[in-house]
Amino acid sequence: MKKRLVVQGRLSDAQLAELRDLFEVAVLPKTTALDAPENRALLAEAHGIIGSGLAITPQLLDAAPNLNVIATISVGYDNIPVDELTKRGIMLCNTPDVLTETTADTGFALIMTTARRVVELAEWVKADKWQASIGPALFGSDIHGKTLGMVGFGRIGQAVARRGALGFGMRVLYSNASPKPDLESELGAQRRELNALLAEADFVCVTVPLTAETEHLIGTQEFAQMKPSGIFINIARGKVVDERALIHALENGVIHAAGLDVFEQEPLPASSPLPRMANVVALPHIGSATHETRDAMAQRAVDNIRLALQGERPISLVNKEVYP
Ligand code: 8YV
Repeated sequence: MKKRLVVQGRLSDAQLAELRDLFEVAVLPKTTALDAPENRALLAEAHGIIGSGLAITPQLLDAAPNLNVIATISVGYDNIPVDELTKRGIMLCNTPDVLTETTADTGFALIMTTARRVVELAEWVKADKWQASIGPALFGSDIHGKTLGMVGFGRIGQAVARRGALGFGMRVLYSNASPKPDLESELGAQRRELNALLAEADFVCVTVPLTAETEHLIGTQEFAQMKPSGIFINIARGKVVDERALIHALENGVIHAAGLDVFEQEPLPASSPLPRMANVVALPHIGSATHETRDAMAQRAVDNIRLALQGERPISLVNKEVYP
């Protein structure tokens, strides 16, 4: 008998066909809650769930006693209670590597647009305000030769740093639990305590995963450490930053500007002042959102779930202790 899969995320027709060849596949629309009463029967029989932004709770896991694997189409898995999965012997697979460079491109796009005021000035041209050559009131600040402070120095953080060091001659600082000697020799990167990094960097770019330890890692005190000319970039998760403290810092000249791809609440509520602030570039969580990369992420998740349900080791297994 074929194993049963629940899909709640964007897969191509070819990817769905690949899964349908091997498994009994039920596709749920994004608009349905995974644990809605009408999905109970599906969950009760499911061996695997694949999708993005999956709302996984212990109650949902109780309702899915046959579940072997969850494959999220994302590198981040802060929406998934990993310990609960591990306790129940359920594998969790994610999609690292394939999105590293694209997400780093997004980070660098934010560095460039904030420093050079690209969005603000493009809007200004659109509004027919370009009547004479611009003066210092509209000048930006340089990127090349400046200091880039990476908060978190995993795959994506390193890829942003590589762009800065090799493409823009930036000096790279990083704060990370472990030292990265290879990157120190490759890029001349120097490790710093968080507070020292905040004080020295012209650009502070956050790439740490969201965990209990990193929630609100950056708040009032951290913004106060930054230079008043400092630019803050977040391509990690909104909750790593105390957003109220960020708004206060931006409104009061504690820091100069911010480029944000992620927010405490997504989609950003209409009441948020952030998108309307001239010194903010706010993006709708586009970190990995290119055709090529979203397709590669979906394929990685398909490969992960196929391998897991065929009894083989998935390519990207988060809770490795679960694999027999
Ligand atoms: C996701 C992301 O694709 O991978 C991650 O962790 O943040 C994005 O690239 C997005 O959350 C949609 O699932």
